[in-house]
Amino acid sequence: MTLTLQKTVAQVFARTPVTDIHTHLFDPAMGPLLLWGIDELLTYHYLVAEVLRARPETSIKAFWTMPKPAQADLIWQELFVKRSPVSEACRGVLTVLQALGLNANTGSLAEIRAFFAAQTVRGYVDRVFKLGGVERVYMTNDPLHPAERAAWEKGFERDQRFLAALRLDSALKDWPASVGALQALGYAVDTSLSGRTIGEVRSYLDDWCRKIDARYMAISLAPDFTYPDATNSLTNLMVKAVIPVARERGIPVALMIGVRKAVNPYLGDAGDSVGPADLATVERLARDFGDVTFMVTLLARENMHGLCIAARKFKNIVPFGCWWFLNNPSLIREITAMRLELLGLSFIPQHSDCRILDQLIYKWTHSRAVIGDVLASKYDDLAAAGRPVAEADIRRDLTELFDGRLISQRPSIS
Ligand code: FIX
Ligand code: ZN
Repeated sequence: MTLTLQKTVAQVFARTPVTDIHTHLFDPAMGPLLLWGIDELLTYHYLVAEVLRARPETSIKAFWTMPKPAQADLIWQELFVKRSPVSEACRGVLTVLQALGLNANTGSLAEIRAFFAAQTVRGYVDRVFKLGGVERVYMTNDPLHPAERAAWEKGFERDQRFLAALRLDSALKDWPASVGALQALGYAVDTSLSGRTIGEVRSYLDDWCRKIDARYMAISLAPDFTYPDATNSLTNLMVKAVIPVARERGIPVALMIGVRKAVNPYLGDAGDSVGPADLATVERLARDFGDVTFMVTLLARENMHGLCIAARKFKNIVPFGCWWFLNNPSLIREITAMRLELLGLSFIPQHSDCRILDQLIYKWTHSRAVIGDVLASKYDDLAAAGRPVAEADIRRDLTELFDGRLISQRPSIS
């Protein structure tokens, strides 16, 4: 690859702001729901799993009883001081500190903590968005989460950089576990999926999509999620409530498939694992609901090629991101090359999945480096085939890939 082309792509990409279509961040007006700072960074569930591997004699229960700063100190000592922080989650913390001009070669977090203590959340949001080259993010919004619902019901002036996505896991995934919570909100659902219940679930979806201005609805699904399946409550709720509301509102449904929840329940958020999804289910949903856009991200590496093929068969499938356990340089490289070769530019290459604001800096710095490199190699191939790209082409392509436009596409049914 010619160095100038790789450098040109990197320079253009650095100046191309991204839309981050899946995060767990919150509008700063929603208060403590938005996590930021070194103690949150270091106690990210990825690093909790890693410190318990470094110190297998540590009782997981004892770890969880430690105050968060003590957890952070332990993680810093074990993963960053006593060992080389080679994992992607460790390297991410270093990238954030470096971008903020903070010294990571220290055995004490005191100076770093003092920096964060001196920040205001609004000023720090501006700084992180600038350092990460991020224009806007999509939140993961769950009205059944009491603290989040309270913020929405109290009302706040929206920061236009934080768009909403209605998350459906708590309401639908373990039906009828959520019946009481939905009834408490005034929806006359019952445990059966009677016509009235379906209608009330659709009202819940419609009410909250409107209230938060949800730009899509999302749900994570187990590997064995199947469609059709008349006997499965979740499948019926997806088909009879979620998809019709998505169609009426003209918004996509994001299917996030392959999570095996709480395989180690003691690890909390770090306790989920992975399994291969059934691609035929995704294809049948896209086939039967051709006028609805399905944003699809799968958790198993072995599903990545099949997802590209499914997307070639159905224009209403939009693959998005290198999700969670796939969000590592070696896999981002493999997946992005596969997608460019099979889908051209008709996919959303990445989302950050950030849980902590500061992570926007590293997740996008690291992803730009790898994705830009892969794109440059494809441009090299074009030049070798007699079709060199100009800087304007590169800027146009990167904007198309990263401005989130595919979320608002409206596929025709045939
Ligand atoms: O379901 C999801 O949105 C997942 O991304 C999260 O549950 C997961 O814990 C995560 O944050 C992965 O990066
Ligand atoms: Zn997520």
